[in-house]
Amino acid sequence: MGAETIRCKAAVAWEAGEPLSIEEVEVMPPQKGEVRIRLMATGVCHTDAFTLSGEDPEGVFPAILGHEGAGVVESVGEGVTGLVVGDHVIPLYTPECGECKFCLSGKTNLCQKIRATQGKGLMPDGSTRFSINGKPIYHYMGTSTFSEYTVLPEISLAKINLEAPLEEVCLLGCGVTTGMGAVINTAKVEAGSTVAIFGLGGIGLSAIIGAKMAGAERIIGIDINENKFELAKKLGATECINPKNYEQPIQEVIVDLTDGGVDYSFECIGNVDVMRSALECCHKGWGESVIIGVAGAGQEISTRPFQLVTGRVWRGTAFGGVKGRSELPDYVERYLAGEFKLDDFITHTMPLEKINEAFDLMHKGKSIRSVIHY
Ligand code: NAD
Ligand code: AHE
Ligand code: ZN
Ligand code: ZN
Repeated sequence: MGAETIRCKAAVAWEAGEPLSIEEVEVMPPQKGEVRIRLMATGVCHTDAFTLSGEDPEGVFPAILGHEGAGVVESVGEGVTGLVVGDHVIPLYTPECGECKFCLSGKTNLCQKIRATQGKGLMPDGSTRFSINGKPIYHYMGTSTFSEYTVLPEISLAKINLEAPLEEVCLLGCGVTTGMGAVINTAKVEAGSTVAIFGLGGIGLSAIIGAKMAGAERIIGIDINENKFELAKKLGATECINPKNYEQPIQEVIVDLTDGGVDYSFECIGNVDVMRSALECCHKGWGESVIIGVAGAGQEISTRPFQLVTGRVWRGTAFGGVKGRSELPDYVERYLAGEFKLDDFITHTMPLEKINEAFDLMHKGKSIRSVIHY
């Protein structure tokens, strides 16, 4: 007999700008090529707050947000060959089908197989697996981890080591992989480099870890909240600066501090003015700036083209350029081998019922990551 519909708790975003509401939802069985998982933990990333704010052009409501989870396979649909009940998995908002033009290019992690439906809050067949009293509730980023159970296509799940603590490795579902991957995979920072990291939240701090692993000699952390500096230094920042303490634009301050600019910079905030500073603090001739932060609908970046003509490079990255199914399990292995820690990031844990506190803590600058334990 096939799996039944499950009734469980989920945090529902009914509309933009409103707190999440804990509801009993119906979660349909997985259909062909799909898997239903029991979430064990999920982090709360700034992108969840971004979409909830109404700034995300792809935001649809009502939806179940959340994209930084880890869980256990509860049931599998017809045709699923790579996963069985009981496997431990991390949901992937960037799937890996292995057969689309993007996957076959070998040049990007941005698999596009299901991107169109995913961006509309739908499963690949154009419908949803969540409902409340029969009314459909949208998915989010193809993951919807703010629910005790969720359904994903098989191509959106990374199978990981059973030994990994799910309440920590959930952070590899977005923040930590994104920051580390941006430095190691996207920018390919070399030993001895000078690096500037703008924004010392979960993403920026992970970029610091990546920069230290890469052997960067100087790692400059930049934030307007000086409470972030202590952890940034513990993780590897060699100096931290607050733009508010200077009269000059922060890019000029950094150029002066670094004999002409940094080799690499990373914008981990989602502020288009800071993106400009991050580009313009790069060294003439070779400095590269990587945009990680997600900016709101209608916002645009600008700089004088001369900045690029004179050799600076501007680029961006999603999920740190990491291919979820083929590469993420190795991040878990490296974590298990002690190459980096995750507990430093987890400033708060709470049950799903208190998820709105996680958003409050983030907005007040008091948390790095809140992790929901199911
Ligand atoms: P966060 O809220 O934890 O951290 C943001 C940090 O930026 C905070 O420490 C805040 O004090 C600092 N900040 C805010 N304004 C600033 C300013 N003007 N100058 C200097 N510092 C400033 O957020 P997070 O979870 O680390 O996410 C950071 C960004 O990365 C968000 O935009 C998020 O949507 C994005 N993100 C992108 C990807 C991707 O794949 N590209 C993945 C995850 C998150
Ligand atoms: N929906 C937004 C864009 C949001 C966005 O850029 N998301 C990142 C991941 S943020 C994770 O915290 C991403 O992966 N982007 C690539 C993609 O295909 O969405 C908008 O502006 O429309
Ligand atoms: Zn995220
Ligand atoms: Zn693909």
